[in-house]
Amino acid sequence: MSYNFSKIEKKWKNKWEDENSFESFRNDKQKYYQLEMFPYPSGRIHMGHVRNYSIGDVVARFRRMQGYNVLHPMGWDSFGLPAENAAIKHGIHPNKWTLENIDDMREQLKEIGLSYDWNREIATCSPDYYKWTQEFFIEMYNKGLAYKKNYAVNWCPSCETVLANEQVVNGQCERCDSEVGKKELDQWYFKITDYAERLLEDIEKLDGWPEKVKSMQKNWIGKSEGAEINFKIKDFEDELNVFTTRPDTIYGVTYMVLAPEHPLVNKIVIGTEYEGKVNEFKKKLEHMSDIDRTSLDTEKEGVFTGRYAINPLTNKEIPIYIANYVLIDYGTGAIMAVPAHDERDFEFAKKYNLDITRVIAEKGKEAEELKVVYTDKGVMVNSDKFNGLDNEKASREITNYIEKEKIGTKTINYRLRDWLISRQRYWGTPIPMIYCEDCGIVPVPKESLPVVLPTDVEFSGKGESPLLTSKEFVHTSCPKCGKKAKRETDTMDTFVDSSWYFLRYTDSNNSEKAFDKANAKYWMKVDQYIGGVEHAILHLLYARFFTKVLYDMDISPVDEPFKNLLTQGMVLKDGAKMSKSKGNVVSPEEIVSNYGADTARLFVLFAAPPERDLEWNDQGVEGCFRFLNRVYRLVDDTKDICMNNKSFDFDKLNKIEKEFNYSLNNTIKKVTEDIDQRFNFNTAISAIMELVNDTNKFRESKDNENKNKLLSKAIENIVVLLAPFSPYIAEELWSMIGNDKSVHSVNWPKYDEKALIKDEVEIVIQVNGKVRGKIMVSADISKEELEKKSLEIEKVKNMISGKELRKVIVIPKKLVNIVAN
Ligand code: ANZ
Ligand code: ZN
Repeated sequence: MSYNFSKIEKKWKNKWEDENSFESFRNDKQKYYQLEMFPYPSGRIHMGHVRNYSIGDVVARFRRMQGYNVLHPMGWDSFGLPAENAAIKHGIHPNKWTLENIDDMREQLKEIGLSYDWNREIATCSPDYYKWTQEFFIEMYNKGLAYKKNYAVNWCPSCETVLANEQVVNGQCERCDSEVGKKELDQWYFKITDYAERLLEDIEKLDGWPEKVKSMQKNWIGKSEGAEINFKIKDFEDELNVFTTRPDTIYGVTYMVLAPEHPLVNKIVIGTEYEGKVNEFKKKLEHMSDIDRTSLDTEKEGVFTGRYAINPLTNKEIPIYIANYVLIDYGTGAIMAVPAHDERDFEFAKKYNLDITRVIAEKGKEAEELKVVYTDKGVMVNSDKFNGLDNEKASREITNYIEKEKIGTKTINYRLRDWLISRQRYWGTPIPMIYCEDCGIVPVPKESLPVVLPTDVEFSGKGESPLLTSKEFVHTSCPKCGKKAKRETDTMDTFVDSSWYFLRYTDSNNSEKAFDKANAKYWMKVDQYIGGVEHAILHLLYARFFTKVLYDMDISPVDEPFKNLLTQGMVLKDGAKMSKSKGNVVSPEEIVSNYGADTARLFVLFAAPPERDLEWNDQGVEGCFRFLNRVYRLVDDTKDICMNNKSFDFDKLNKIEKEFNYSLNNTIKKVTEDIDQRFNFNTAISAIMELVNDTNKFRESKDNENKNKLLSKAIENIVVLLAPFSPYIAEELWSMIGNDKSVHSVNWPKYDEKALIKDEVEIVIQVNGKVRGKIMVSADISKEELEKKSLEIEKVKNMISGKELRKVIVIPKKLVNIVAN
């Protein structure tokens, strides 16, 4: 019989489904929560999904076989723009479009043989789910963690919606690559900045996270310690407040810069000859993104305001400029410029011929002239009573002095901004707020949740919230006073939905609560989270923030969600990421129908270690397919032997058998360690491949009383080792050799230490530290005997003849070094 993958896969898929084989319940066993980032239901599974979910499935199946109580759930991040765009384009309702896609994709995931507990499936667009998202929003509103403000926000003219800072990449919309502009709007925010310090500090606890992701989060939070210093403005009452991380450079300030959007700008130029130029410059910057403005390649430009500030330490008058490289929403939106020690200021000062005063010098070179910007540490010069101090010490002393003189204060600044969560979109969680003319903003009472998305909505693709077109939705009554009132018509960013889904899985079917704390306590944290590195900042930071907020509300039992994180690489073809636009997509369906899901899985796991990018390779797929055929034939040919031969006596094995037994046990050890410690699935699979080759060779060896017993044992183990990677064929072969229980419920094999002790070992022989030969000796040879044997080697004899033997160093089972001169 040959390997009929489609028959095999269908058979076991149905069986697993009928029996709910991977359902999980709380019990006394050690739990293991395996989670992969849930997909957006775009309609079709792509190779990136196959890779992500196959990696997770290996871990889930492996842990189950190791005896853990495994939770391995799946669901749908099912709100978002594409559904709405499909509605505009094809006239299908987003709900219908989404649910149909979910049905298709669920079927595809099942075909791939992923061991999910489908009873815990969730969809963020289902009212059973978003009811709780809304409840959390209200809790956050009550705690002051959700608030509304008017602000110039990022606006994508093509998606016609606002974007969070995190969704603007190089000045472009993350989704559609359009140039992002600014628009003043009333928007809802989450106060993630309140958690900046904890989010930063707790990164230290994330031992199981890649360093790269941790440092990306650190940079994103962007903590800076420094001071705010007040400069008087000549002829004005107002003060100019700056944020600086370098108070030590205050004697080197030669000009000041305000962000062009700074409220003081108009005030100090109005009615002066400088007003025109300043306004012209401001206009020019309107269409430039913050990223472009601060990019190193962008030329530093600005204009003089005609006004002067007074340095509080020197009382010198210094000109005030506005410039492109100072941003309104960082620090105080104004800086003291020190061209001698800051590259941006140096470039600007050179261009506009401004003074450059050096205040820090390399020790011993205080007298040399400053030619280029100096950003290193050093000793203070030109700084009055601080001269001669080490600059870091001076920084502390100047800060203290400033505080004492009430010229400024010590400050900490974070680059992190509050999270803008409202979207002028239909297909999202409705923000559960009501506007009453008398009572103002009133949350929807919890008993009235969920605020359900209406269906009588028009999709124009225009900038206003589509929910405004639903009369039924908009008009309501005030929960407080009962008068006519209006509902909020914006919906939430879909990143809100995905910020707590991992908690919902611990109790997916609870209709009373988002989740029961005891259930969450049993399953959380997620032991292993797996997903793309593109989520290093956004999703992973939001999920951490939400978990902390829910922890503080006594809803979540943990304050960090993910114990270990693995970020898998991309799937490439011809060196580029697979994408529709590049036309280099290999569809999983095609591979599954031509070779089967087991081959597809084996290939994506075998072709590269999980964290690296994977280059698609048709020959590689063929190779995996041939390998599975070979395994199938091997088991089919030997199934009678397997069923009739069981245990053997180790001590009775002959030399060839012992060697084969070594290879068997060594493979078990390697595969176990590769999965357990390193996620090196590729090398684990290649070890199984070698074992299959060794087994075929061993079958040719002479008959002996133990041969078939050992062969049977090897085959059994091959099938079990293969189970996490290619689960269908493993299940089939397991039943072919006479088992009625599932291979996925057997214990993971243990290797036999005894089998790994080799009878003979190779010893390296050195003369005066240089390798001169190798010999095979019995593993239990004595030191004396080994020394004697080494000195009898012909080559060694020649090399030491006529010399004096100084000493012989013997390292058992490894090396002999003979020292002679
Ligand atoms: C004087 C100075 C001297 C500075 C020197 C640096 C070096 P980080 O570390 O990123 O927090 N800065 C402050 N607010 C700014 C804004 N809104 N737009 C652009 N630049 C701004 O950077 C802090 C430093 O960036 C501050 O310290 C300030 O320049 C500048 F040798 O003040 B510094
Ligand atoms: Zn009211």
